Amino acid sequence: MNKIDLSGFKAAMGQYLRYVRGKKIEDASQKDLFNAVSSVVRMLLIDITMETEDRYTKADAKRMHYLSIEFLPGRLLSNNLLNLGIEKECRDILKTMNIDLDDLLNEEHDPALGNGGLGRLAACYLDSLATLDMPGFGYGINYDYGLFKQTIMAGEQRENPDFWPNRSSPWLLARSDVRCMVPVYGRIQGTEDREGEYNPMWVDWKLILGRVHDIPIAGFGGRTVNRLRLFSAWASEDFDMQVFNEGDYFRAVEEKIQFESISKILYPSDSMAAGRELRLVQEYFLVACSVQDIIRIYLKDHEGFDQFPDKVAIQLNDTHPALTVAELMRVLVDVHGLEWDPAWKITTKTLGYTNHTLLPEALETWPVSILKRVIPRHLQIIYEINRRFIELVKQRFPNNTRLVKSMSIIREGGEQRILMANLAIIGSHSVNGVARIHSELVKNNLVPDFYRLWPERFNNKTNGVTPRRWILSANPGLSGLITEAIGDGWISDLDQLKRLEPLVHDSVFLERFAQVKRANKIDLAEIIGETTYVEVDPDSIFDIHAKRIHEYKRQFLNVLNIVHTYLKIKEDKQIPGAPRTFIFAGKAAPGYVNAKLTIRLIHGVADVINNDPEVSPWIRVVFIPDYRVSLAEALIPGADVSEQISCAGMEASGTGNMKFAMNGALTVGTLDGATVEIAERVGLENLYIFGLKVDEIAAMRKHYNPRDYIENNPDLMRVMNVIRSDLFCKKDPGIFKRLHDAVVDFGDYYFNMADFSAYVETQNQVVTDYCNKKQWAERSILNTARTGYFSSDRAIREYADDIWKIKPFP
Ligand code: GL7
Repeated sequence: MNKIDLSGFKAAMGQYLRYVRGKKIEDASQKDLFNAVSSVVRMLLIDITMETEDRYTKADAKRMHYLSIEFLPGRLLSNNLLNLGIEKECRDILKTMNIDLDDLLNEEHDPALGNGGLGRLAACYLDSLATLDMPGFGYGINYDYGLFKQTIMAGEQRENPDFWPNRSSPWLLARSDVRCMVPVYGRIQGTEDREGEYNPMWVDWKLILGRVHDIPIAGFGGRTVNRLRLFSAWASEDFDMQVFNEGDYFRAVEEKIQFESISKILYPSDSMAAGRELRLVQEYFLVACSVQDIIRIYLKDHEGFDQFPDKVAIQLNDTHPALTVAELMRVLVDVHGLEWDPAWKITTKTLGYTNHTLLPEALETWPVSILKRVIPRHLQIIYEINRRFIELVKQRFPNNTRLVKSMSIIREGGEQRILMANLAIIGSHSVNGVARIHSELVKNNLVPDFYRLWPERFNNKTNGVTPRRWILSANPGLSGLITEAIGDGWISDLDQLKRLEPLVHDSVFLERFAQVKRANKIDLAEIIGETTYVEVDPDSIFDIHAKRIHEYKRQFLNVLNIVHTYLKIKEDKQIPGAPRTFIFAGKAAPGYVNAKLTIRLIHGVADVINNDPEVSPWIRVVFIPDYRVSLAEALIPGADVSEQISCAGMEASGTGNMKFAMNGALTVGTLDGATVEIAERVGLENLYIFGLKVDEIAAMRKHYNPRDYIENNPDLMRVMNVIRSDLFCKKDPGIFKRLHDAVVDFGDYYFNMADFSAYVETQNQVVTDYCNKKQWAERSILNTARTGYFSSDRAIREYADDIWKIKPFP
């Protein structure tokens, strides 16, 4: 850890308050103080950024650029202090000024520039890149409005705008020296030159400006600070003037507003492709600004493009930035005058594509007609890429029209559409999934023909999460205990957690480990009280299901077991072996009716159960509103049980599953995503695997009839009847019938009925096992000890070695 000199800290805070805020320190609000501390930390970060940049430039380092439509960095002050290694010193300095650092940390707005797993993964990867001293940079959009804030009114989700301080945040550094120019709309004018060669010209386009803000990303140890570069859209002033001079003032203003709305808001759908033109323009805007910036940086120190793939790697985080394939080709060919073939070689050598989902509704396709209007030149380039590709397929597999059809970038039949995954695969040298089982499904189910054509392109990179945020910062109690036991090497080498294993036989350690969990549960119980007004018992089992609300994630199945337990107590007078608190958190996409109804159902069930004196001593149900990174940091350390019960084959990886296990929760899960690998590593005796497997579901899908399961299981029948009745919706009779019918009448696409009895049995086993406190603590420790593999440092090393070919520059 580099030692950072903090002797001027107090004075710098005072100067900031005086000369930026115009305040004396004694008049400063908590927010002022948060800004003051952050601005001093920001100065330290900027110093290290410059030093880091010099190091990379001197070494002529190959750089990796991570393009993502979402980044979910979470609050930054605490993370920066910890990563710079000045948290304690800073806390002490503030104490001498009668300021409590924790109060200031809570002043920070959670930047919500992402929906969930995909955006949070990107943030973990940036943390690891900086920690490993690797030249890796994020590229994203500086949305004015992040993901909506969720409030609950009478059990219903309400969405409120999240206006985060994206212009005034202390972590955003405005780069007025850098600007990107993005052409959009217009048409193609074709001309033929004397040799009869066709020369397309993109004319009459309009210009969007990309303004640049950087968020510094500090690696653990304080040696390296990389950046996350975010673009916001501005209408170019020249173009305004032109319309203005034509006398149409209102149109000028309208167009300005229209262009500036490009970076206004994050699309709030997770696992569902957004079909609107504005979203396509967002994707293109991100891609065009990024490519320009990347090439500008490259050309500062290099001439020509021969070395480009040896100095630049670009990773496409899902297909949202897949237009990079066409944009890089356009810039190389149209702007820099390269021939098609060398340009294509450079493009494919530079790009890598990560697939994050198999859900058909999440796979992006765009109507050709929209591309033609928005980016006509790119459409032309995509057609040309496709023409050459199909030529190649025909050569390799003559007379196989099925293959041509399945791999073409353009889907015919009805409205012509561009398949973004096909574009990304054809334009990249590497295609990876995000967990072993998922990568197998990508190869064998999603795009088997591409796999047959290019088996060497496909690989797996199991996701990981950063232990700095998800253990060190989120769980100080556990971190302290681990460091006391094995030293602090684990923070940047998570495999060292293995050294905790022998301590399961140490009764003192066991006792202290259990005490840490209990203290975290007490803190969590307090948050639950404040946010839901439900009192919960920290000695009950904290069973947590926190993630986006989606049918495939099966919050519904969890509710079925809760209702079943309720009926057992109420009607059968069977008391469970231990009290339990079922904790839910998660947002539903605003237009997703069944997900929003599921939130209502959870509240309806909670109302009945929590207010029933016969039942509430045994089970309680709470829904904590506004799930976000900072709430996850409070929830995860307090979990006894982690719910990872998606329908097998649907969750690409999951990352919450890793965070819970690292913090000592025992997983109740299906063999889906990375839970498969968690099970292998922690050992089947240290978690609860249940339910149908991927191949079983595939085999059953055709003939599956959920009614068979209901009719043959009186418990399930009883639960489903109660869901359909008005017990949980007395004030709005009939509203939950739709959820009932989705499984009974509409085929139960996610196999809730088939997995019900295995889930109930598993949950009962959890209660029994929890009563053996000592054994539970041992298994909990083993979860922490054996999940070092799921560090994002490991994942980033694999990406760096196998795909990006980048190195550390310590
Ligand atoms: C996701 C997957 O659903 C999730 O399983 C995975 O952990 C995450 C990161 O790889 O990516 N794909 C996706 O579209 N979203 C995800 O969270 C929104």
